[in-house]
Amino acid sequence: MTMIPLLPEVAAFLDRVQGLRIADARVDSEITIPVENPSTGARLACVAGASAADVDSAVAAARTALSGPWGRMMPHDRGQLIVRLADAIEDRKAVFGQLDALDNGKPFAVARDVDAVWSARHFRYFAGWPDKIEGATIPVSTPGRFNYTRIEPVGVCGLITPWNYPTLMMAWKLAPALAAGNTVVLKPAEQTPLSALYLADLALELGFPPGVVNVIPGYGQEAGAALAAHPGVDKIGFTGSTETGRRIVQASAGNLKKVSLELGGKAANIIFDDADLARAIPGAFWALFGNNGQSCTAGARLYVQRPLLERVTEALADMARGLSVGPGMAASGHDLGPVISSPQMEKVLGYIASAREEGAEICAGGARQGEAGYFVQPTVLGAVQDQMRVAREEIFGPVLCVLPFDEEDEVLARANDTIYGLAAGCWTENLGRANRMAAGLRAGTIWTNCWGDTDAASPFGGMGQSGYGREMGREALALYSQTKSVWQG
Ligand code: TXE
Repeated sequence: MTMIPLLPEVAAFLDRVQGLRIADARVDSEITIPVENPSTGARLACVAGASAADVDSAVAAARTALSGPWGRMMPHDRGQLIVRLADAIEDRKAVFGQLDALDNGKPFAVARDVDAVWSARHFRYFAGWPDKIEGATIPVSTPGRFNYTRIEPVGVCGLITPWNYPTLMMAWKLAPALAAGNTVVLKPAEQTPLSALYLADLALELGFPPGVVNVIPGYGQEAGAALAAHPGVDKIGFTGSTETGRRIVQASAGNLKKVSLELGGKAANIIFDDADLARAIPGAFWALFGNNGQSCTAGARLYVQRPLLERVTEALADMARGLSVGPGMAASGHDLGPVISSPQMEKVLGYIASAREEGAEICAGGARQGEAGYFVQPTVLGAVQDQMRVAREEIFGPVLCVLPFDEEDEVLARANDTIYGLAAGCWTENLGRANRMAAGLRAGTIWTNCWGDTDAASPFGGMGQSGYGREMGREALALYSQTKSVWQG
């Protein structure tokens, strides 16, 4: 198979990838993290991994930078620096695209034109905020007193990101944190550290003062846990599993740091019998298979009103069989790449096996594809029941569960019967029903007659055990700011 050649910039970066990015130094570490290409299983690079002592150094650098030129920078200038970062990401979208295609495995064209381009947009949106973060004058009722508020940065922010959208998840946290005037210590997922390390170098090159953006790859239980527990960190922004989110909350209790969490999901997607199937079927298909099912918002539980069940399931199975699955850097391009790692592949295959044992029907896929790399056939499961493990737990892979339903009230109750609450949606031509569902579904994002849309300007986050806090839009700034009330007599 012919592969896309590495850009000279990417090859050069892989040669200098070593070292934690702390202030303006590339710091060696005793810990080494092998970075794998999930499309082949081959080693791409070895990067330095942070120890608890390295976390101390990175936090100290971020603390020092808070009171340096960054802390004194005028809001307009801070915004201009962030604009420069947005422009640079867009200019180098192919570099970011290759880095994400290499260590995540997603198709290069998607990594370049979606992940990198949306990341640039995200920085551009937040670049407009620094000189618009306003306090208020408050009409207090005490004679002779003047009261106003100042909106200030939280301080040093620890950002812990996952592997499913390496560049984009970094952008979701970094952009508002910087716009609000914080300094950061970013720990990317151990599987996908490349684009974060690249961005750290880029930020220095563009003129961000040293210590504002520190990037320390590391293992979760080591570097992540040390960051979450660190007394010098004022806030943690986290995206990852619900289990790890719980650990982070516990670790953060020592200094009561602020925490925002974007965790797992098991979204219900509902096709009513009055839906426009020409939109609903591909919509529901990509709701799950987009990013190979490795999205917290994946439409994993597809409820189909009984008269449509057979037709919809068959159409979905046909589409699944028609997908091309292959290496992220394949010159021919593929619809989907591998899952992230061997353990993740085993986990996904284990779920498919459990579905078989519990009586579900394999309508398409159901097995590993090939011997090299971590490819799973796009899988459609029919005859799924609510209590099956595949219907209750987050699979995070290319496995779509189809479940029949009869009535609106019934499906609403079943859709909400989950510990998660990140996203949900429905397909119907009945506006009243769409609005009833939007009100009744318990999730932070509802899509009706569409799926997966997000925008830097629109808040995103979870209910229930999908986490708390809203990223994106003006609400994201609140996560990275604090209000001071000033009284004058
Ligand atoms: O997640 P973790 P994993 C879900 C998905 C997936 C499962 C496991 O279901 O199958 O989680 O994936 C860091 N203190 N999601 O194990 O552990 C870790 O280094 C501090 C959903 O990769 O949550 C990485 O940077 N940090 C999700 C980040 O947490 C710790 C995206 C995510 O890893 C830590 C990813 C600790 N004790 C997985 N332990 C989504 N919401 O989109 C680990 N980390």
